[in-house]
Order: sequence, then C-alpha cells, then structure tokens
Amino acid sequence: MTQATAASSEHTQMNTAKADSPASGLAPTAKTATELPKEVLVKWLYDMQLIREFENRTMQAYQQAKIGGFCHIYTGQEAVAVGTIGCTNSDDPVITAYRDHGHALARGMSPESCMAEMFGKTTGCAKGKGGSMHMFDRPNWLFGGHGIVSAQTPMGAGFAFSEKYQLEVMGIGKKKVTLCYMGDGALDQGCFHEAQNLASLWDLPVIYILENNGYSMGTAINRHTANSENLIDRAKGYGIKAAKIDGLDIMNIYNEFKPIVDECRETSRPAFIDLKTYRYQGHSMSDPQKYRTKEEVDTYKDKDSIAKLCSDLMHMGHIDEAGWKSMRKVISDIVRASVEHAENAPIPEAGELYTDVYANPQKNLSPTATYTHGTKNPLM
Ligand SMILES: Cc1ncc(C[n+]2csc(CCOP(=O)(O)OP(=O)(O)O)c2C)c(N)n1
Ligand SMILES: [Mg+2]
Repeated sequence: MTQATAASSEHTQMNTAKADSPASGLAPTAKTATELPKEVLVKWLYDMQLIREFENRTMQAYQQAKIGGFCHIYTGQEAVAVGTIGCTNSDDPVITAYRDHGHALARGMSPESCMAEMFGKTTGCAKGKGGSMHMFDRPNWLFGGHGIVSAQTPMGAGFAFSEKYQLEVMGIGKKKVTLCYMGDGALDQGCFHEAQNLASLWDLPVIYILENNGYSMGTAINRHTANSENLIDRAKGYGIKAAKIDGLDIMNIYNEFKPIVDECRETSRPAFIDLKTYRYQGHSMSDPQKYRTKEEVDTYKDKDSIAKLCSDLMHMGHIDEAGWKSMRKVISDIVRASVEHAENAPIPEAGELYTDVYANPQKNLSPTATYTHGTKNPLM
C-alpha cells in the first residue's frame, strides 16, 4: 500500500458514510447544521482543507512551470463550493466557471485526476486536454469548468431543462436541482439575463450561485455593475426567488441554502443566491494585485472559513487539536502524492489532438446513441 492509499483509507475510516451523509448520495438533512451527524461536519472540514492544500501545491507547481496556461486559485472561497455542494444529492448537475478546482474536489474528483489535468497529462479528468479551467467529471455530475465569462449560465438552464424534460415528458429520472456557479463578472453579460428569463418562464430547477468575491479581474464590483449592493432585486425582476448569504461560514451556508435547494427541487422554480466571499490570491497566477490593499486581504483572512469551522467543531467536541493535526497530515500526503502522480503520468500522444473533438462523430449515428470516449473523428 502506498503512502497515499494508506492515507486515503485512513480518511475513509475517519469519515465512514452514514445514512444522510453526502457519501450516501443524498444531501444530509437536518434543521440546522449543528444537528448534522459529526461525520458530515468533519467531512466538510476535510474537503475545505483538501482544497486549501491542493491550491498551495498548485501554486508551487505553476511557479515551477509544471502547469501552463491560465490558472485561477480558489483559496478563501472553500466554504462556498463545499457548503453548497454539501446541500445537494450526488447526481444533481453542477456547472461552474474557470475557478473550478474547488468544485471538482468538493464533487468528489480525485486529487490525482485534477492535478494531472493541470499538468496536461493523460490521467487527467479530460485526458490533459482541458487544463485548469476545464474540470469535467461525468460520473460526479460536474459539467465544467468554462473559460468564457457567463457561458455556463445558459448551460445551467439547459441542464435543468434536460432533467425536467426527462422527468415530465419522457417519464424517466427524478427531481433534480442544477447548481450553476458564476463570478460577479458574469452578472454583466447579456446571456445571464436571457438564461434567467427562460429559467423563470419555463419553471427550471436551477440555482444560480453568485460567488461574489468582490472583483472581476482587477475591477471592484461597484465599478463594474450597477446597484451592486442590491443584486437580488435583479433576479426578483424575473420573478426568481433570491437571497443574500454570508459565504464565509459554512454552517450558515447550510442553514440558509439547504431550504432553498429543497424548495427548488420540490417546486421546480429557479433561485439566485448572492454569496459574499473573498479570494486570497490574485485573479490568476499572473496578477500584481494593485487594485486592493494588503489590509483588505488581511481583514478577510481574519474571518477565514476553515479556521471558523475548525473552531466550531472543537467547541462541539467533534475534533480536537490532535485530530486536526492528523487530518492535515493525511491531506498533505494525499496532495503531495497527487503531484508525484501528475509528474510521472504520460503526456498525450500527438494523435489525441484528433480525438474527442465532436460528441458524435460517426456518420448516421443516432443522436441519442452513447458516445465512446476516445472515438476518432472519421473526417480527420
Ligand atoms: C466573455 C468574456 N469576456 C472577458 C473575459 C476575460 N476574463 C476572464 S476572467 C474575467 C473576470 C471575471 O471575474 P468574475 O466573474 O468575478 O470571476 P472571478 O475571477 O472573480 O472568480 C474576465 C473579464 C472572458 N474570459 N470572457
Ligand atoms: Mg469575482
């Protein structure tokens, strides 16, 4: 058994799935987060720390030029991905923008697969052809990772439409909620308004989660969008239920977001959530950050979501100093192993440029037929 597998089996034992825990496939259910099983709460801490450590190693690897292209770090925003995904069933569709490593890990992608994707290696989730901005994980219902600002918002409505159509017209499937994440920059794109219009008109069960980290690249939100203190009124203009939630406290996210998910699943009505959060790093790995002060960043670091959850769990007696230390060691070993894995994994053959280009490349193939991963485009 390698160090990493030993560490991961230790983690599995530590967080053995119980009914009502995320690992059972169903969102955990309790009136308030403090009433959730200890295993669920400890797993949140684990997942948030996994993302934090993963991003530390990502930055190192990027600085060593082992990762190329654009790379956007999720540090500071961990409570959003872990808390909101923690309110969903494991087969609810999730789609997001390019700051996507946290969502991929929170959805259950293995750190090896995520890291290898960034290294451009064949064992990455998209065979190394997508990179940092395009994390896809079909078995875990994660549909990207999208680099064009707001491009995912109409697709979010599309996933909700597809699931609803299957249930109500084809008589298959079940009630699902689509989570569509977006940055504050996406608020200003026309397609988001079109998506909200159709989501409301057609009763689509999609929740738009605004990860409001205050900046679109180097432009502060009050300089790029109108009435930025009152964004929920816009959604209300489309008849969409909207709420503003503090995104730095994961317990609070559960308490306020879980009822919205339940209502969306039940009523098939869309929702819009303005989740206030903050990114500790620059917009991407090449950002001198002249648009904000160190003091501002420190103010948010003082309210760090991982430190907050850890302290809450210690007060509740769910974890102690020794447990927290050993959890961090387990995670550190797993992430280090993921970097080693990515370094040693093969790079794609040149011929891979011609595979996976079209979803359905075979002539006369039924549009509903299953696509075979790796199928070569016969025209090339
Ligand atoms: C349509 C489009 N316009 C411009 C860009 C360039 N661009 C990349 S990221 C970005 C800022 C987006 O910020 P935000 O949506 O707040 O997300 P965050 O980086 O804060 O997560 C811009 C303008 C783009 N990718 N797509
Ligand atoms: Mg932003």
